[in-house]
Parts: sequence; C-alpha cells; structure tokens
Amino acid sequence: MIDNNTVERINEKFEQGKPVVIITHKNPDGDAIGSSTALALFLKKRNIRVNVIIPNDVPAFLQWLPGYDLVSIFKNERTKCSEMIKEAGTLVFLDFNEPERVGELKKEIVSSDAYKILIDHHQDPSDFADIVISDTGRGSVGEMVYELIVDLGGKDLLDDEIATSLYVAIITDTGNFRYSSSYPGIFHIVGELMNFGIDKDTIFTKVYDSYSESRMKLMGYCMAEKLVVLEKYKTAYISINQEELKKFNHQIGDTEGFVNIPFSISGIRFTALFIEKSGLVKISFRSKGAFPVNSFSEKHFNGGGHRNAAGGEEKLSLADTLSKFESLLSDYENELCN
Ligand SMILES: [Mn+2]
Repeated sequence: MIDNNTVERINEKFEQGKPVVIITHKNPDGDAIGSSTALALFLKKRNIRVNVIIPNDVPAFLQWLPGYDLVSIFKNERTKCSEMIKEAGTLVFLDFNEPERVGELKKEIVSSDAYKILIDHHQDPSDFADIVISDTGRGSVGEMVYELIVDLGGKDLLDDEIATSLYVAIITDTGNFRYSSSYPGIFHIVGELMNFGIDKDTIFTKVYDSYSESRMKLMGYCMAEKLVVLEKYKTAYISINQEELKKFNHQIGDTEGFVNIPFSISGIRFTALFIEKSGLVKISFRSKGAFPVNSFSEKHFNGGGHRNAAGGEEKLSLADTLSKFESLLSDYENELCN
C-alpha cells in the first residue's frame, strides 16, 4: 500500500499527456518482462501512450506474453528507443535497483528529464528516481505492480492478459512458490488473478516446458560431469567453460536455473554456478536459509543481489576462480553449517 499523496502524484504524471516508457534490467527474467507488459497493458487501457524498453535480448519462453508487442529491444533499435525516452514524460523502472543494471541504456535514463518512478524489490535502491517504491519483502515486482494498479484505482481495468503477465512475473521469481513467497498477500493476489480465468497449467507449460534438446543435454552433462559437492561446507557448485558451451550449442538462457538444481541434494545450503565468458567468469550464487550470498558476493566477487540469490564476476581464469571460491569456504564454515 502506498500513501495517497504518492498515488495522486503517479496518476498525475501518467495523465500528463506525454508517453510513458517502462524500462527493466538487462538479461531480463520473467518478473522483469511480466511486470513490464502488465503495467504497459494497464496504461494502454487507460489510453496512455506507453512503450517498454528492454536493454538486450528476451528469452523465447517469455516472448509469447500478452503485451509483448509493446516491447522494443535497445540493443537492436537504439535510435528508436532513444527517441522514445526523449519524448517520454514519465519513465517507470521495474525490477532493478541501480542504473548499472540496464547496461548501455544507463546513459539515456540518467540524462533524461522525464519524471522517474522506480518499483523494485532488491536491496538498497540507489537514488536515481523521483519516486521509489521499494519492498525487499516481496518475492516479485509483479506483486507490487498488481498492488500499484489497485492503488491507482485501476482494479476494474484488470483482465486476463494483465493477469497472465503478472502471474508469470510471480511464478518465475518465486520458482513456482518454492521460495520468496512466504508473504501471505502473495496468495491473495494470485487468487485475484485466477478470477480472470487464466490458464495456469498452460502458462506453466509455456514457461517451464520450453527446453531445447541441447539445453537438456547440457544440463545432464553438468549434473553428471561437472557437479562438485563439498559436503563439509554444505555447498555444491557447477562450472562450465567456453568449450563445453560450444559443444552443447549454448543459447542465451540455456543455463538459467542450473544453480538451483543442487539444492535437491539433501543438506545442501549454498550453491554456485560459474560460467566462463570472454575475459571473465560470471557467477550465480544461491543459498537456503540465513547465509547471505549477496554480501558474500559483494565482498569476494564484485557482485550483490538478494540474501538468497546473488550474482558476481571474477577476472581470474575459471580454474583460479574455482580455487578462490573453494579456499574461501573454510572462513564461512560456521555460518554454513550451524
Ligand atoms: Mn524480480
């Protein structure tokens, strides 16, 4: 629930007659795209001109979402996207906490004179928007966009398309309600969304049963050949080098979710996925329980994120990165094992 003054100000900005542009983070996930298309569809229903700009490619399993026709990719259409931002009266930033997260789009949003609204659930949002709606207790921005629509008096404008987008945002950021979904209100929201007759089984199939054969084989290879379990530290990790990615014809998004799989091993509390890129190693960290992977990543791997889900990177070689990671664990034995 946001206060009445903020609601009024947002409505005023949306209604000022200038277009609204919604922007989300690079390498967008289901929450980023779903909350963006939902808000865009809602604004369109209010006859407000609206566009969504995504910094780079959107994975195929999200391109079917209602409202996806309102999405432009900055990487592919720079001039058009820059124009949109220049003409915008309001920019709405969804699902990221600082301008770095939009990559090369950063310059455009920082220099824009438009009114800026940030809606996010990551920790420590930096001060780059006029209105900041931040709640780290929420599993997804989809929930926050639902509540914003209701607070703006738009409940009557909700429909099956908006509900589908919001549902995708919520299930993808909570791993289908496996984590980040203990806040009771989330089930109230999902109940409301179900009232629009959305087909949750079909949505599940479109989002999750969408592997390519090569992705499935890469996953099998990682589990059989690349999984390292360090029982002493309740930790498991997977690393993938460039050669392996090529061998399995790696496409963007193919390793999504791999980092969570080792949690199915009894007792595992901390997981990591290391992927070799050109000149650096990209890392995902996950934890179950109290171990804060965001501060671990911030301290050792130039990253950050949520307590149980964070990213990081390392300029060392893949082999040296793995040694560094393994040698750090003994410092955290107490935290990981008690
Ligand atoms: Mn999110």
